[in-house]
Amino acid sequence: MPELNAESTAFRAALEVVRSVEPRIADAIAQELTDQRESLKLIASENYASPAVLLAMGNWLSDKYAEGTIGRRFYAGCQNVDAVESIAVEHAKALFGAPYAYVQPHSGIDANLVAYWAILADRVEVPYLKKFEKRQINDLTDAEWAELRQAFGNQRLLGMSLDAGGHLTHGFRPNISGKMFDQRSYGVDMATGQIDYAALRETAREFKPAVIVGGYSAYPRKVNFATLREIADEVGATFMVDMAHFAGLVAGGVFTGDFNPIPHAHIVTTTTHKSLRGPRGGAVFCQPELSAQVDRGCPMVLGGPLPHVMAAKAIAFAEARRPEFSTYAQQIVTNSQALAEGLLKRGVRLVSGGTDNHLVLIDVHPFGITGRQAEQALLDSGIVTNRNAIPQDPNGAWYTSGIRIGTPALTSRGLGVAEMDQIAELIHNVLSATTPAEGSKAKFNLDPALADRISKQATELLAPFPLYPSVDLG
Ligand code: DSN
Repeated sequence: MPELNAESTAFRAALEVVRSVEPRIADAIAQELTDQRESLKLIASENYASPAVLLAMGNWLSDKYAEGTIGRRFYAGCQNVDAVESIAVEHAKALFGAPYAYVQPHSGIDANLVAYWAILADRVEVPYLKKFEKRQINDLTDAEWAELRQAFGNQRLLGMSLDAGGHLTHGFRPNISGKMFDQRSYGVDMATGQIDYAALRETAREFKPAVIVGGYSAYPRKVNFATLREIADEVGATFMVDMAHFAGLVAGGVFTGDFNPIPHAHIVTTTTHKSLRGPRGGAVFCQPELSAQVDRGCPMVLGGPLPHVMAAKAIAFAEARRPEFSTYAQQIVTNSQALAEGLLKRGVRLVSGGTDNHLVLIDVHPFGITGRQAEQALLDSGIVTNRNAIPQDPNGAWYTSGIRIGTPALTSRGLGVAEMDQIAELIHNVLSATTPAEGSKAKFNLDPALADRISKQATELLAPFPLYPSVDLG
């Protein structure tokens, strides 16, 4: 019997220990690997973290409470968490060239909340404390506190509209950000599908927001952050960027100059698990003047930090500092553009006519189906995507008219330009063969034999690119 490598030994042993308590959980964990290995994953926000990232999360660091910040905790005995968090911060700052990094947020939503409250503290709380000549909010009288609370609620935010590709956390009512801020949206030029910077400037001048948010989760183009900063400065707004989707492209040096948010924004938030390929989690980067406010994130809006996840973030940031990560990041975009070209040449309509980043947004309206029908038809054919609204979507945010596809995950598996063209062919074949069921925006007709054939083709296409090739669960 050949000797097992370290990764296989580690994961096998971990599963055995888990199995001894609850076998069904061990089965689900093992099955998830099988399912991921077999599926053509085109979800733009997902990826595959390295075995080192995964293993850094499964240990006793998880047991430690460490509210507060490095060297200033509300609990004793945090020396190892301090070490872990400091290393993660060191790698994060070096990776992005950022003056300050905060690696505690548990997710992108959490990172955005930390950023919003840092901005509100800086723009509202600090001036009010000065005006009332008080050191901290606990010193305020009830009347002063009421006035400050009202001021918190009177701030305005300008972010990208949901149907143009913005995120729910950019001030939309169902999300807490929409309950905190008076929000207005900017969108895209319907002729080009790209941000209309002149219209955005006009809206900013008229609305006078306290915060302008750049960034997106379903916009297939680059954003000129230098221009957005110029507009923010003109109207006196704080400029925040949510780079959750494209952090890997920033880290890998694909987005540079005007398209790199770090030097232009006052504050930048991210997730760590999308194109960055780390553990699930978030982070905040900021200019030094906001750092003290960002550090208040826990316990203000975050529960206790997750030291095991910060350890995994440190590993992911260290991995992304290696030269091969730049090659990977560039390949994500090369693949995305190849996928776009493959779809375009088969007559598929893409929002904005193409892509500059890791994602492609298909308008499925010409196929006579909704995004919901397309998503399920593709899934039945072994292709995992997600439906998404497109600009001015007649089908709303639930049924939608779009399919969002992204290349970070398949690029991690090693697929390249040739495979992207084959995938475009499979997607086109499924969408062309799908018809809506009478009177339904969800149900559809698709020949099961065709779905089965495409599914087999998808599996064959993945065969030369094994996922986690170093992991053999036996
Ligand atoms: N879930 C993320 C995405 O898919 O874009 C955003 O929250």
